Amino acid sequence: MRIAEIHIYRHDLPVLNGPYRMGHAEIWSLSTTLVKLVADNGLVGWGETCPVGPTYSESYAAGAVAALTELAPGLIGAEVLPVPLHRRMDGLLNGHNYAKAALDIAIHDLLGKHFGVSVSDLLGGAVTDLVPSYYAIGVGTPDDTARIAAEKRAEGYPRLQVKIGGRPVEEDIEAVRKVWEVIGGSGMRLAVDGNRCLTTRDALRLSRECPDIPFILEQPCNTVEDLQKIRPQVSHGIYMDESSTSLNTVITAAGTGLVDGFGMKVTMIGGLHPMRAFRDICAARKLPHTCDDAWGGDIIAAACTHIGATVAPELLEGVWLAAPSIEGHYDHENGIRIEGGYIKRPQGPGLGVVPDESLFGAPAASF
Ligand code: 0XW
Ligand code: MG
Repeated sequence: MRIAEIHIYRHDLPVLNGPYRMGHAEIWSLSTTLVKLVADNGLVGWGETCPVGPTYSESYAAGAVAALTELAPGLIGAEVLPVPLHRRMDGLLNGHNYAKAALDIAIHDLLGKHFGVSVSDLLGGAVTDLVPSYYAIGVGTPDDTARIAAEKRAEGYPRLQVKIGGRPVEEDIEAVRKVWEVIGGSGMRLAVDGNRCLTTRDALRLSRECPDIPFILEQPCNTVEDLQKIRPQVSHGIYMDESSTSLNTVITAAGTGLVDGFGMKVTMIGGLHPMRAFRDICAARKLPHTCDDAWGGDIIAAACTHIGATVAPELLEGVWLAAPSIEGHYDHENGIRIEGGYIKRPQGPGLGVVPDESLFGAPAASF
């Protein structure tokens, strides 16, 4: 089976009850990029990539379209298999994992449909049909954050992520304390995500002033060097998120004991094929991790759920989806939903979701 056609679409995803606030950005609407691959046997596969604005990581929506436009002509006629696809993509364009990920997801969808198996089977096999999610609360006042935390605990989410940063650290510490007052003892796990925004000074202070709260500190500071600096001084576990941009970074972070786990995104690492290697590296070192993406609709949500379903349950910190912040679904029947804090693994071949492509309008580019 070979790639016969590639179509690239852009689609707007306004943030429901926006904005979504992180330390460095306020997000009202996002532009997602979808890829439709048509194989020479007529089968169709879908991929998606949706950077959460232009400052979250080294990626942005127009960059995804540009990189895909650069790659696509060189991929016509390519075999629909992940190893040759990644080698060919790397021979056409250096870096730009987040764009390559959309093509990687689409060939997994195609392959699954071709063999009549789900993407989780292609990735080694699902160990569950009910995948835990977690809820991310954007930066907000300590009282609002605690109120939402109580709601999400009541809904059944097994884990919570509270975003901090971009303001005096005293307010971050107050928010974390108030959240723990409402979820402490409930069994709900807590991550405090700085999204790269804290100085090492403030990260150290947060850890020192909350020794009694068992949160993990997710990507508190901007650089690997910052994480190395605070690592020996904090008592909280540290997870890497935005800095883990490739398998290479992951191997170093895991192998040197720099971190205790990862917040990982399918598109950040380049797609489901590298995500599978990431999962296995983490398993070898018993490092817990999430299977997320930055944002995106049903296609990316299905990809995250499938890989999440294959992770050893004791190492899976959850699959984060943008679904609660998005109106509607691409697949009206089988769109990916979070119910009671858990996600049902999509059934059906490939990703198990089939988008209504009339939602996306005419392609931005076709090859
Ligand atoms: C909660 N997330 C997985 C989604 C947002 O886009 C950012 C992110 C994170 O953990 O940084
Ligand atoms: Mg994060």
